[in-house]
Amino acid sequence: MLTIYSDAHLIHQGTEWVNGEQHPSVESPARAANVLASIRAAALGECRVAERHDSSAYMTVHSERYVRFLENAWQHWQAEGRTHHALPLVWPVRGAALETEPEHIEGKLGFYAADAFAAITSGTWEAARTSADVALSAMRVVAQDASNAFALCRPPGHHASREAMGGYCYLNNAAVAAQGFIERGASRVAVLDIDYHHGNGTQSIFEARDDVLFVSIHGEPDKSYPYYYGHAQERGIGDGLGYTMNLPLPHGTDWTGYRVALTHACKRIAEYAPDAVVISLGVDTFKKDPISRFAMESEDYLRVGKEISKIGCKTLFVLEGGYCVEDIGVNVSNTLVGFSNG
Ligand code: OKP
Ligand code: ZN
Repeated sequence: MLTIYSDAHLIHQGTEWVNGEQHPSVESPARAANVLASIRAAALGECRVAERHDSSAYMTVHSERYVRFLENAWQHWQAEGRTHHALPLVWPVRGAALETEPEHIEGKLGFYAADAFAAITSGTWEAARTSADVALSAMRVVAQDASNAFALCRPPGHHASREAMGGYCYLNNAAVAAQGFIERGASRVAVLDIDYHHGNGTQSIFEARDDVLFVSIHGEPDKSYPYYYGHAQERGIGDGLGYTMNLPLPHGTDWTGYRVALTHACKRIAEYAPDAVVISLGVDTFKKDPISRFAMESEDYLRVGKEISKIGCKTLFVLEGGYCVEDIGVNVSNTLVGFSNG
């Protein structure tokens, strides 16, 4: 399997609040380095650097004003004399009229953020756009060659919605790729999100459509970030009703429980008969993940990959989360090896 990657992510290391203090975010450059090392050690196939895309390429699933905000946020922040990482401190309340983008950067940050887990640093825009380029480059190969590929994206993307960053995500790499397949002639695309956290951004982008099926397996929203989305009752809206499927699972879920949900998810996707499948691949379902609460073992990811291969469709894997830096590489490569040997 071909891997697309880039080193541009190295210039982005965010900050997050933990126990009342600001720390380097657990979403770190070391994660991607470890994944690439494991992919190479597993001899999965060629590793190729992403092609550059114009920022209009991200406006297929994001608004132009949001992309421009990301592009210019650090400059606006600096113009206010700030030198530390930018995090929002003020948000509009749900239900309010939310059409007017404030001029001040403090107002913009809250306007375009779901939470305070997506810091803007000097390198954030370049890293985020390149992460989307990684997904787009891999999508093009899969669309053209009818093969499979792995997009080694960092930062992740599945919490980013049309006009909001959040949860370490800025541009929704998986959504940009899924929309890319549609624009290249696919009639139906399925997104299977197996990150521990519900892919609320991806869901919101596609929930009103029937040409992109969104299926997610994640920690139950009552107890897990992003808290407000991912309930089983969320099944899509309007034309999209029935094309969103949420499979929340309790804390402590291991392969025995996970297998049932994964089989169910793959069955639904096979029934949909998509032209391409995008996997939002997070391995924060691992038992040693520092911020998540499932109990998957490294060997289980071989089984995850094998189960996904049974869908029998061309597949693009897009990296999302996974914060046990020591084991993220083996867990990702096991998934891809399990798929390839499936
Ligand atoms: C991004 B991805 C819980 C804090 C939650 C944000 C998690 C973002 C996860 N105490 N922190 O889905 O892996
Ligand atoms: Zn996650």
